Amino acid sequence: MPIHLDDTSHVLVLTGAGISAESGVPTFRDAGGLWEGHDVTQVASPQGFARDPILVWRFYSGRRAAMAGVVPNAGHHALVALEARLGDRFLLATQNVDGLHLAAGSQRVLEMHGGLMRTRCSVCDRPAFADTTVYRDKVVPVCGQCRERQREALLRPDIVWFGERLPPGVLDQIAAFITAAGKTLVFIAVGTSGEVYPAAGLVDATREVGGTSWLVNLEASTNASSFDHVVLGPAGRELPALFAP
Ligand code: BJW
Repeated sequence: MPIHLDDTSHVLVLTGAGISAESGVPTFRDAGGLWEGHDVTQVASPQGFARDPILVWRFYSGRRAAMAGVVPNAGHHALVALEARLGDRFLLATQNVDGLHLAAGSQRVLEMHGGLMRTRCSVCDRPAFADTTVYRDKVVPVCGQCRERQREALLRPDIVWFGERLPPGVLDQIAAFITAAGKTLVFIAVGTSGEVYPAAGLVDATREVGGTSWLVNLEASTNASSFDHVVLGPAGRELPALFAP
């Protein structure tokens, strides 16, 4: 049954790896997921990068290569259509780094955990830049800007690793949307295991302002009991049905 939305409703959508699963992008924690065979602290932490940057770049290079030919699916497109209905009363916060929401045409998107196809310096504050390079053969790229200043600095993927801050302003923008919406807030979490904070805490923030929460996931996630409504099923099938006008 569709979610009831009226002219005052504000919709905050949080997406996780599950929404991209039907596009062929592996999730993190499911069987066959991205971390099977990898210790997460080795590939997704600043300490892991300091210890073995070749391993980390091999992991992210493999994921870059795997994005070739990957396209958004019905779940991504349903969110584009919902945004077209709601305009500024819509905000999409994604934990995904695959860029598929932007590829689908979503505009009001906040990438909470960075972007796979961007690279930045691990030392200086030059802006992250678009980079689809697949680094192979034990290559770890270095920062040209730092080299000009006689400093050695490694480039790194523009990904938010464990223990790192989210990109500047992202949490503030989400908090401002939630506060402005108050009781008119409809929060929808899609395809996420609810294991990683601060994203996993958004359902609690929704309750605090009197909003309503929905979970759309293949299975009951870690924090499923915190949601008002739980819809179990693939996002590509459930989202178009939930947003039918
Ligand atoms: C489908 C489907 C289909 C499948 N349809 N569904 C509070 C309490 C405890 C700990 C913390 C806390 N606050 C912060 C922390 C620490 C930490 C954290 O959360 N740790 C937990 C593990 C306990 N958080 C952080 O460190 C964050 N930073 C931070 O808070 O900084 C504060 C700070 C302040 C001041 C100074 C410094 C710091 C940063 C978190 C960054 C997470 N990054 C990662 C790795 C990125 C690397 C990469 O991409 O390689 O992001 S972790 C990884 O998990 C990735 C994901 O975005 C994230 C979430 O995973 P997601 O999307 O939920 O995927 P899965 O696989 O877990 O789940 C998929 C789901 O989809 C499943 O349920 C399936 O069933 C479902 N599904 N097919 C619908 N077709």
